[in-house]
Amino acid sequence: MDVVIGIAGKPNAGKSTLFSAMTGTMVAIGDYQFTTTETSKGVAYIVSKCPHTEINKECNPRRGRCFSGSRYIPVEILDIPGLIEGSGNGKGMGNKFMDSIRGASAMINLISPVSDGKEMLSAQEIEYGAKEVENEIIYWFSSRLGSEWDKFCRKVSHMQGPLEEKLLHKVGFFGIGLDEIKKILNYGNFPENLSAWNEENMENFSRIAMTEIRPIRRIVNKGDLLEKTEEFRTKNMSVISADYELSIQRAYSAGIISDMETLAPTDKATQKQVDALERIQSDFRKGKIDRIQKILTDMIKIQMENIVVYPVYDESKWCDKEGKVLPDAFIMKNTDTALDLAFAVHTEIGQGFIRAINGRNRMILGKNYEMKDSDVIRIVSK
Ligand SMILES: Nc1nc2c(ncn2[C@@H]2O[C@H](COP(=O)(O)OP(=O)(O)OP(=O)(O)O)[C@@H](O)[C@H]2O)c(=O)[nH]1
Ligand SMILES: [Mg+2]
Repeated sequence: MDVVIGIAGKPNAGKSTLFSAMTGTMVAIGDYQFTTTETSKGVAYIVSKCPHTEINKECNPRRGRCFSGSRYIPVEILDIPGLIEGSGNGKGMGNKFMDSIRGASAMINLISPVSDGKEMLSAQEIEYGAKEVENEIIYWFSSRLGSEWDKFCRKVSHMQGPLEEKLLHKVGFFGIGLDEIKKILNYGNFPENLSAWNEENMENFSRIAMTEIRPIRRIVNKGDLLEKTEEFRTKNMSVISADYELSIQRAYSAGIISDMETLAPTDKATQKQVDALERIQSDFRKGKIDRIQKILTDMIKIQMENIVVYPVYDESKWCDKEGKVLPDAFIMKNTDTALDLAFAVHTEIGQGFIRAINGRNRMILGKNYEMKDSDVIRIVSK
């Protein structure tokens, strides 16, 4: 599965700053609205304990990397231009970039606690602004869903089969699959007859899709400007500083720190830099500000209910045909089976599936075996 996380939010929230920090990519950052006019793509990493620590061998990741027993697994990040009221309807940067949300498995709604006039906003104002962005996304989805609805109804009217199969012709475009459509239909109350769907049904469908299926996570940025942050946490929001994250990323690239987690300075760091790093680390230690990598990992593993699994060719040495140890780390759904893994490795491996073997206890696993986080699995295929 390819995981794609979109960073959305109002203009000036700090989306591009966060994107740069997460992906190590240079993009335009500016103290004015609509600095970003095109969606950018980059790669960030989630962290998971690497199974190589159990076998006293180093691993050889094909993608990502491994550092002190932590495996860094790549996910795609999108920097989406600022959303304003009416964006879903083509205002501001318009539909052009709204369409880039299509491919996103989940969204970050990045929120600035300061207004454009640089005044601190109240928690209530912040929540209101966050809702505005989410409503815009839902509105956009809903208007896409509703466009040419009659034509769609005529097209599927002669089709047999359940409602979700018909709807797939419409929402497959958003990367939403059959099982997900079924889930959405179970959440709400939708007419069996598609021609009877009204605007409310479509909006309801979109709201469920964009909250339950493609979750949106609220994150307050610019935590470095805040005195206190507990209030946001009680409202289920994380607090970060994209500025801190970018400074850390740059310090690491310049060889000033040896570790992006501990921020341990190298000999290259000046006293001034050591002091600045100490101030940043103190805000993390106090729990005032969260780290984006931890949030990203939690989003993907906990909120989206994914697991990381390691397919291998040799179940005793945990390596591939060339002897590379744990070369691949796949992000999969926690409901996925051994057969799903086989198909994720390669369609032909899936089609020729015979059995799977658990690399930890050498037990034979059938195609319906539901995988667990950190499983090391060999697929035996024709
Ligand atoms: N103090 C502080 N300022 C920040 C932080 N993150 C971003 N900024 C500033 O906020 C302004 C906007 O940052 P951008 O990253 O360009 O914001 P954006 O959301 O991409 O803006 P648009 O592309 O216009 O939608 C810049 O002046 C940044 O330096 C932060 O964590 N703390
Ligand atoms: Mg931007």
